[in-house]
This record gives sequence, C-alpha cells and structure tokens, in this order.
Amino acid sequence: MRMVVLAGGIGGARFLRGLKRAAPDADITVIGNTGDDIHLFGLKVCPDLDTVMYTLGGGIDEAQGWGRADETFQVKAELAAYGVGPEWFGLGDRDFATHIVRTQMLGAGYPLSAVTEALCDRWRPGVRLLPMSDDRVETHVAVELDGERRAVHFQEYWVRLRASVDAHAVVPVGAEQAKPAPGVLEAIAEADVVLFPPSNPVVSIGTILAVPGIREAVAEAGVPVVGLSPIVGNAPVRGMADKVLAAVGVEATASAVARHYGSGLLDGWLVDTVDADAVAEVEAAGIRCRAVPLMMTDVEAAAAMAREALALAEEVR
Ligand code: GDP
Ligand code: FO1
Ligand code: CA
Repeated sequence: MRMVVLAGGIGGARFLRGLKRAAPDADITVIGNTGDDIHLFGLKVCPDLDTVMYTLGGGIDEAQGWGRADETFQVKAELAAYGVGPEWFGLGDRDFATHIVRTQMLGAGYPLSAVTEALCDRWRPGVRLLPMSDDRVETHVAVELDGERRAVHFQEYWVRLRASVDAHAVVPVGAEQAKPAPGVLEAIAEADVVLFPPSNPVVSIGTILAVPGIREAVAEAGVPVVGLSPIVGNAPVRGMADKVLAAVGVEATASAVARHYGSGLLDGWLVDTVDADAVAEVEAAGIRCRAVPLMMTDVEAAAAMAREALALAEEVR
C-alpha cells in the first residue's frame, strides 16, 4: 500500500515510527515541513526534516524529541567564546555535521530534495523523505514586543520567546512562490491513503498545505485522507499549537482543528478518548470521526494509533 504522510517534527516522526511498525510492508512517502528551517552560522538547519530522519534512523535524542542522542556542545561553547550567537539556539556537535554536509551540497548546486536523499543514505529512515519544496520558505510570526509590532522567525518565537507572547499572525514567507519538490505531487496522486499525523495544524501541516498545488493534490487524490488530533483535552500535548491556532482564529480543540481542515480535505479524524464528546460535532461537519487513545507514550502506542487511522481509512474508502 502506498501511503503519503504530511509531517512536522516530533509529532510526525513519532507517528511515523508507529506507522512503520503497524504497516511494515507499506511504501511510505513523507512530505516534510521546511517552514521551520533557519540559516545560522552560514549553515542551513532543517529541524523538521532532521527530526524525522533521526527518529526513524535511530539517532534521535529520545527524551528531548529533537537533536542527536549523546550530543555535546563544544562548537556552541567556542562560538559563544567569540561572542557569536544566537546563543538561544542549541546546535550540538553531532548535529552540526548534518548542517555542514547539507550546506556544502546546497552550495554545490544540489536541490534540498537531493541533499535530503543523500543524508538519508546514511540514516536509512525506511521511508522516502521529501521536503515539501526545494524553494526557501520561512515561517514568521507577528508578535508585539515592548509595545512594538514585529515579525520574528518561527524558531525565535518558539525557542527564544518560548511562545510566551501571543502570535498575531503566522506567515509562511515564500510559500506562495514555492513549487512542490520533485516527487511530491506524484506521490500524492499515486497514494492509496494520505495521513495527517498529530503534527502542528498551522506551522507544520498548514505550511505544507500552503505550497501551491499540495492542498489541491490532497483534496483531489480521490483516496481516504485521515488525520489524528494533536490536541488532547483542549490543549496541545506539547508545543505551541494553541498559540498559533489562535493566530488563525481556530480554537485549540480536537473538533475545531478537524473543522479547520474541513471536509473538503479530510475524510476521517481521530480524537483522543478524553475528547469523545467531539465526535458528533466532527461528524456533523461531514468528517468520519472515532475516539481512540492518542498518546504516543511508546512505539507500540503510536503503532496502535496508526492501525486505527488505517482502519478508519478503509471505513471511508
Ligand atoms: P514539531 O515540528 O516538533 O512541533 O512536531 P509536529 O508539528 O510534527 O507535532 C507537534 C504536535 O504534536 C503538537 O501540537 C503536539 O500536541 C503533538 N503531539 C506530540 N506528542 C503527541 C502525542 O503523544 N499524541 C498526540 N495526539 N499529539 C502529540
Ligand atoms: N528546540 C528548542 O527548544 N531549543 C533549541 O535550542 C533547539 C535547537 C534545535 C536544533 C536543531 C533542531 O533540529 C531542532 C532544534 N530544536 C530546538 C527544536 C526545534 O526548534 C523545534 O522543536 C521545531 O522546529 C518545532 O517545530
Ligand atoms: Ca516543526
């Protein structure tokens, strides 16, 4: 079975690990969010692609959910000794190597999709990992700081400001001009099922869908599109989804997120058992809905979620 998964970082990666266990023979293409990407110290950093690659390839820091296991921070300390920042972003030594290889290949003229494939030759994630686009897209967040309205990079909003101020707007800068990376539209058109893992609906899946052609391809694929709620008990399991949902005028509830995607895109939606009350509301919006456990406490729990998503896809097919 050919599966396409639109993924952000941690939520996407942990779900994918479960999906691989639930469907070991599936042919899985992951369309990764690159709106979180940031240029630091002359290097291109792709947090969501790397989180998927390291998680599926066995190199992730499990507790943290991003970055490398057994990481050290000597380069960061040396940069700080030179007074070279930003000091608020923690790039580890092992992780630095990934960004050096990526930046070197980009400089030699390879597109990000080819670079990602080359990095995956080492990590063997067991899925085809495609960036949503080879073109530069950068998510910026409009905030008010010291009484002044300004836009900050998404990483600055999340890592430096810890989403402590309201997000007034979220803008995927460059998305309108971006083209889907080679293979993205083809994978969607050839898929037997499209899955939205419990990734951030605004700054992960929303950004991928903002690349012209991708939303349309998913809506017109003519196969089941099933999503899993990243909101459990009216709050994100982790991260700042509540803040960025507010910026787009959507309540942080499992039901509101499903209705935000809408029945034009989604055929099925899974909510956590604590949100069973949301089922009727989602179904009234024309989206088949089930309440099942949605906490990815370990790989087996994520695999059980993947099985439920695939079962729901068969129900709506
Ligand atoms: P990020 O790029 O690292 O932020 O990762 P994603 O965008 O892929 O996923 C972030 C979302 O995953 C957050 O909104 C979380 O609420 C959600 N999430 C994380 N862990 C879990 C979990 O165990 N269950 C569910 N349902 N959602 C989760
Ligand atoms: N998240 C943090 O909270 N602090 C960091 O210093 C940090 C560094 C970092 C470096 C590489 C990488 O791939 C991810 C990193 N993250 C860090 C995670 C990242 O900022 C976010 O979790 C995702 O981009 C959110 O979608
Ligand atoms: Ca992300």
